[in-house]
Amino acid sequence: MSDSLKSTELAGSHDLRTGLGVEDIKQAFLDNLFYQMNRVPAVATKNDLYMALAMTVRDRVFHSSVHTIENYAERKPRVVAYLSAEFLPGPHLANNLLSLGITAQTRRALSELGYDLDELLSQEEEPGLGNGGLGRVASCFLDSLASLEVPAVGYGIRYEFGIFDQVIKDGWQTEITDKWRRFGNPWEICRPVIVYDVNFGGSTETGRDELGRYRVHWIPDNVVKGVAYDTPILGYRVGTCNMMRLWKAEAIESFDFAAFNHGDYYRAVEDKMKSENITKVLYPNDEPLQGKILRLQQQFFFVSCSLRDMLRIHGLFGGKPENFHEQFAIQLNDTHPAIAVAELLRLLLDEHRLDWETAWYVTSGAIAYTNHTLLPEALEKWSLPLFGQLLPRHLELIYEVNHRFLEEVRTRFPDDGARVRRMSIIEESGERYIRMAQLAAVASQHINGVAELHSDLLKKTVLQDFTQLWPEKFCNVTNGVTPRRFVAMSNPGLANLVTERIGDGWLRDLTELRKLEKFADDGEFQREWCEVKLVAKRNLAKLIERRVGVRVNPESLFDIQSKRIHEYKRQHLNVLHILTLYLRLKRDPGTNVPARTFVFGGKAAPGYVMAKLVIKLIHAFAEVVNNDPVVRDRLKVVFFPDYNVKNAQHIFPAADLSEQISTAGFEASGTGNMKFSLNGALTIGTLDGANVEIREEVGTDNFFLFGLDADQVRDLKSRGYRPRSYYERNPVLAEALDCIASGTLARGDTKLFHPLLDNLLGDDPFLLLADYQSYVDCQDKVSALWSNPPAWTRKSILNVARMGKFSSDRSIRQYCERVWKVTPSPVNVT
Ligand code: NBG
Repeated sequence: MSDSLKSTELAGSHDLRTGLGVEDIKQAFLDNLFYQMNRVPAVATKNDLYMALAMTVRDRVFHSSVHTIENYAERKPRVVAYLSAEFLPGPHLANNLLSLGITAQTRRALSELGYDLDELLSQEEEPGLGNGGLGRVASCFLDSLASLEVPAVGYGIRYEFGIFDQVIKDGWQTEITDKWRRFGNPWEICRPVIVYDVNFGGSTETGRDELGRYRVHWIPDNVVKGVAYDTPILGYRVGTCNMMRLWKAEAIESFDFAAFNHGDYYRAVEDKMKSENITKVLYPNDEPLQGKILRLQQQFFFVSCSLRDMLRIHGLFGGKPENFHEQFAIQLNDTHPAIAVAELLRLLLDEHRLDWETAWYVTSGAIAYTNHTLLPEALEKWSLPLFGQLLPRHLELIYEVNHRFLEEVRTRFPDDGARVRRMSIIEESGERYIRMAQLAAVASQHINGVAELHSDLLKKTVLQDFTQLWPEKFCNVTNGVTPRRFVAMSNPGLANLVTERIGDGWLRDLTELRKLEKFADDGEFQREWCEVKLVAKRNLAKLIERRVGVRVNPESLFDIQSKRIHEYKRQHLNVLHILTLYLRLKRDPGTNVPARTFVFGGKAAPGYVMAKLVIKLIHAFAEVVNNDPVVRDRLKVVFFPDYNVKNAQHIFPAADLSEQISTAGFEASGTGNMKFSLNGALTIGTLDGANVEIREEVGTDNFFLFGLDADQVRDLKSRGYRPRSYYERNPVLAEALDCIASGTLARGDTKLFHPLLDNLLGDDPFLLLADYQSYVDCQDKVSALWSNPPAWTRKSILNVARMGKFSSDRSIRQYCERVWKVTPSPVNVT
């Protein structure tokens, strides 16, 4: 590719900071190595080289960023503020190279200096500031917003420790703190002047202001400073460079001087540490939040800083508080930032002195809410006393909002006390709680789910009463993923092949992939397609050997399930299938089972015992299978440790089969399902989340469907589900479960996996046993198709060709139209 560079790309404009030619990049790189890292090549470490390159690219990105800010200041366009407690941006360098369009030039520049671009790229540590899909979706959305030239800011938290690193010891997950900034982070700039004091605790006082109006004054007992750190988010081949602004907590004074002067040095330092604790660590999901006051502090902290930042910008643009909702469209990414409702009200009422009606009008006009889960345990609620202690003023405001809201409910539905209780923001049964989904729903103009099925279920279950009250508020925006990172960057082989045939328009308009359909039966194209896949599989095989020490055959079917480990996602159902194949082969080694490599990846919440046991089960089973001479070259089981964005970029391109096997009704959308299919994997899946829509798009013939649907799941449960009856009636299933019980997989330990088995045979809340046979039958169809390569490849091509809908660009366009009413503001970079 680098040989085809044009002369302008080779020479460039000779500008050290902005030039995009090979010579410019070479010069700038050496310059940064010398002046920023203070190194000459002879003694530079890999990190020095990475930093110098990152700074070189950063200069070019900043160039766009400055122009973007100028454009916004001049045009004052409506801006999206995406509030999210989590972002998972992944490594920045390669993405910025792609957005700038200088990957080839940079590769050439480095190789002329004797360095390898890929090696430097692999140096980068990613900011793991999220748990999984929710944070990654937020980052895909920032990418699409910038690429579509829509003014936007992503507001969040700059955790010192992001999601833990997963290390496997003796088959068990152990957690290591993630020190993502230990070698420096060239992508962020600290803005020490963009700071806000955030109050906590204390009490409120009432009084009259100079005009005699009733006013409330909050007297906090603790104040923490929020400092802004900005990371540029450059759009793909456009001038727009938005920012992700993350807040770090600091003490308002380095020392508490009063305490210090009294000689209480340690208390002074302790207070400082307490303040900084607020942004210390990301909370893993899938664990009960009860009593985790620090988490509520985090939420309020980042929300307060963000809202005040928006009000400041609005003021700079010449806006008035009563028009705030015209300037900003605020999106709540799940309920984590839902306290924004009360905080915006408070700022408008107490600090900007609007009256209640206006303040409420502005607040509800600005805010919209996306729900990302129906799992009851994930619906956030805060114990009322705890909430009141930390945010006394907000509690008062919530009482008032609730009072007015319930009046409306009573008027609409007279004599329906049960409904009023269900809808109340305050849960009154037993201990009292503030329910954050209710709070978000009351204030939001728009409420959306993240896939058709999920949005429907949301209306029928969790927010049913709200749907009856305000049907017009509800809409669906199916998730999407960015094809820049998840195809162009992660799978250059596929990207090049596609571009050769249909041009590169698909990077901006993913529906252009449809043009590939006509090549689905083309023998030459099929051959190239398979070659691309094989190269990606060889790469993954190398990584597996390096990280796990297991050799896998790249020619075998790569069957992959990578995502958080959770019972509803049913990694253990996958294990039951592999175990079934294993037992088949043991019984009859001659039986026809095409060679498969099963790859698992994903983290379990540190306190989620069952999920951790599933990880152990996979390892224990892998040890048996991988060392059994009878199956040795036919089945391989691998657990790829420390699943994160960076690792995922090697995994998606290499999959032949994507496992999307959650119990129907439980996975809100899924986005890994999209990334796999977009990289040519066929999906085996249930009718859950976005699987439903993927199947509709790629065609029912090109999707392996199994299992109960969401209605059947509900019916079966309401009829009284008895998992043991499946065990009693199905000898093959019984053999697999008995095998686990026998201790064969646990070096003879018969107790180790008992909790899992008891759970499955006892109540099996995620219906593994009910779906088992249908899953195994469907997997047999997968094997049959795999034995017919042209037929398989044809379906793989059709899958990719028909995935256009699942670009996050489409999601963002729909948010812009349906929810935010925001339009692009193109930026010219000169
Ligand atoms: C997750 C869902 C996924 C979905 C992502 C992004 C939470 C609370 N929800 O199914 O489980 O794809 O959100 O919308 O993390």
